[in-house]
Amino acid sequence: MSKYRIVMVRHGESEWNKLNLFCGWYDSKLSDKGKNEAISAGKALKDAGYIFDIAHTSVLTRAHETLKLILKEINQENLPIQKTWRLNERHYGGLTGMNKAETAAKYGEKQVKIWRRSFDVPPPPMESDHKYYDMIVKDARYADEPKPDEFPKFESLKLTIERTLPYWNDTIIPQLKEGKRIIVAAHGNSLRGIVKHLDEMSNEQIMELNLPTGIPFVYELDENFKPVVSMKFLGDEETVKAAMAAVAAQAKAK
Ligand code: DG2
Repeated sequence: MSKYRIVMVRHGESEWNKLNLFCGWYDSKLSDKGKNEAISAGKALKDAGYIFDIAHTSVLTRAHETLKLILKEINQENLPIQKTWRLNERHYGGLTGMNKAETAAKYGEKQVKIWRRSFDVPPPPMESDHKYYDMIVKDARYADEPKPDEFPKFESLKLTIERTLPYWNDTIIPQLKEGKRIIVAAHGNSLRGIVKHLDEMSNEQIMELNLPTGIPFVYELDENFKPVVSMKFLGDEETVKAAMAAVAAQAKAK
């Protein structure tokens, strides 16, 4: 029987999604399309009657902007928001700023799929002479955490899950137990990590999951936090399928 419910959403299209660049911890803003996606997500939640007690998001602007636009649509602009680096996108290491289709043309689609979607093969590290290294490492939002020894220079999905799951277990689960109605606005891969955990997906199954931007999805969980309803999107099936396929196709060689 369903006891808990939680809504999750990948942020709307970012400027770097639009340019088809590996983004990771680079702080791209939402594109105009991404803002509209977030507004539509808010409308869908409003039409379905969702009300929340608390929201969780990453420290990256694209996720926070999405959340704000959603909350405006559902007239919950004053909802408490908890931001954490643990919900950040996976760190794309040395690939950050590279075009996905061009990378596929250079290294092969197979290799790029491994970098994007494998469970435990990380992208190459972001070296200290990388164009965005200082911008990320010296960003004031990371002054307190992550600690220098846990500050990533690259992350596989496995490494992403290792820093996201403690937040799920120690912050989100206790709030669900208190009866809080929760929305999480995060990223393609930090959310893939949570989905893999909840649905106990194999390393092979998770390779084929691509989350679309700006379409909220719902989990209903039993008393042991096992899904009774998994990844139910608030959007029509064909639109969701097409949006997932478009994400997968971003790394087709041009
Ligand atoms: C995208 C995900 O992250 O990229 O870092 O480029 O969700 O923050 O837009 P998001 C990025 P893919 O893993 O889908 O290539």
